[in-house]
Amino acid sequence: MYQKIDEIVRRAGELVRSAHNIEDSVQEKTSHCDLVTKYDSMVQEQLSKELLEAFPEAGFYGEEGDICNIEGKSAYFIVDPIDGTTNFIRHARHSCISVGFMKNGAMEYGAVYQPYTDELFTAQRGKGAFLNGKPIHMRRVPLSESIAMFGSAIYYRETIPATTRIMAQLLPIVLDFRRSGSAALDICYVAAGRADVFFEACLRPWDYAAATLIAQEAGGVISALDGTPLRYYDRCSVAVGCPENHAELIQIALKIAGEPNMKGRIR
Ligand code: 2AM
Ligand code: CA
Repeated sequence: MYQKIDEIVRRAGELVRSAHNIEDSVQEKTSHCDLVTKYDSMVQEQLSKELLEAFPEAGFYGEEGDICNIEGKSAYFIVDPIDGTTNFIRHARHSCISVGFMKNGAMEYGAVYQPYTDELFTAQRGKGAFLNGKPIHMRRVPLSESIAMFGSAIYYRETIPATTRIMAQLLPIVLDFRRSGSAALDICYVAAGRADVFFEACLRPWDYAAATLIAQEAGGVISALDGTPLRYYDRCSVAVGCPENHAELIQIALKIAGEPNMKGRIR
């Protein structure tokens, strides 16, 4: 059944790879740092058509137009047609298509496809995580041996103090930082052992729904930055790591959340 999702996601990747004159259709969404192109909508349209043809009972929750057709549905897709849109606009070739499948309130399947490297990260709940069909596992390391990936949630200005405080605490401890511009790929990189821990102070469900299942199935721990379960219907902070470095990260984030000027900013 889920092979069908993989096929559809790979096909959407062809559309991303074949994009041209991307610069001509760039528009601002919520601000000058939150951009979108005509390809984001085209890819989402193709995905919703093909996914709903294959799974007619399912609902659809997608980034473009904030389409939320999940009322009364026990199963639905959570879709980011292009995660890493700014990279896409700049021809950085580091973006992905992210499709999560939620069933009876739990993430059941996730597929994240990097069309430029032809890498498909997948996971089904309870069945492990894979990269192009080969099992992947997270490394078990403390923060002191971790490469930390993060997103800066720059479009939510109120999260800047929390992000910079966490970075300031982590920088003297970790091996190094990476910042790629695609939360879904960052989380998959952690799942595959290319990095070790990820955080971002505010994301939307399509940015992390598929990838966090992949990380969990690769042996990781996933939560909001205050350690509470991820919310798949709302904005949410995201923390992903192995049991060891995830616990350390949450401890740091909770300490920062308790600082006087930080009230309510880490959720
Ligand atoms: P995008 O490329 O699909 O927009 C980088 O910090 C991460 O944040 C990317 O995954 C990016 O996804 C995401 N992002 C960008 N704008 C966002 C917004 N307004 N809300 C939530 N996530 C956003
Ligand atoms: Ca997107």
